Amino acid sequence: MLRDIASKTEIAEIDQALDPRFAATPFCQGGFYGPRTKRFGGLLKRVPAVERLVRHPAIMRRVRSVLEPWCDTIQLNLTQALELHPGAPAQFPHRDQDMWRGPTGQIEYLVNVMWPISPFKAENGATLIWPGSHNASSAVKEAQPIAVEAEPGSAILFLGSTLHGAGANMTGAIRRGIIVSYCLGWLKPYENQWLTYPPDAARAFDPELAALVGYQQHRPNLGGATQYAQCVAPMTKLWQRLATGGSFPGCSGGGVARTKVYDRDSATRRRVVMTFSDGRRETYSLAHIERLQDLAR
Ligand SMILES: O=C(O)CCC(=O)C(=O)O
Repeated sequence: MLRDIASKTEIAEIDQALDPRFAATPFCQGGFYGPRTKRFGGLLKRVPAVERLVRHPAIMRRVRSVLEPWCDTIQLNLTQALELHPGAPAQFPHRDQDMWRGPTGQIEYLVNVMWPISPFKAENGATLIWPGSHNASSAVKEAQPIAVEAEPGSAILFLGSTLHGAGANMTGAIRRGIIVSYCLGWLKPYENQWLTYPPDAARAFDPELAALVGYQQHRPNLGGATQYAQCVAPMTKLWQRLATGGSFPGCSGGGVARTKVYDRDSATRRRVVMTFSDGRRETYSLAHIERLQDLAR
């Protein structure tokens, strides 16, 4: 659990922005989600402020450290807002990574982050977690789950191999939360990110967010469109292009009049200064960008 990593005001604003969509969303069907719950995805386009939760640095650090041993790039698996309405029974305990049918306890495929939007209490269906269940050899059947109580602004992190489920909502109020999950970059995500955020939507995203929703290749050549060259991260390509006198792709330089590289031979201090046609200057670090010299000379 990461306590108080977002402000209560920020979460309250997100909560309010979710209202109209929840009002228009029908109850779920089927035994797994349960008919007393409501859910919808695609949160980055419905409530743009959710980006701050998705890209929260403390979350990203932990997610990367868990998943990067098994992939070169991680990706967003899902964003989902969900409500447990009064009377919702406890959800069937499950491991999210079983969607891919991978062996339990050998590889971690996914990290889940649950952001309580209303306070999570044992009596309103706080997420139930079975401690130690991420280890396949543990005898978890007899173990008692823990109801993870948390306030808005905190984040509950658990592995895709961890047995969990929503608790029963025995109160008269709705329990609201947001799930953000991340998975290995070479998997097919639960939520088809390219359809959820097609190129016209993703173009407005920060390049790192666009990469996270899938606009990147995973080495050696997974997820490419039409190119068959060695994979170079889009950000690296952009910096290289600017450093070697190029302009922003797809527009007339984005107003850039001049670019100049300083400390070209220093791997740590190397940077590019861009002067815009209105006189504005911006400096970007090129630290640790390999092969720059080969390209620029
Ligand atoms: O709502 C929760 O606390 C957990 C939800 C969950 O695990 C699921 O919907 O798969």
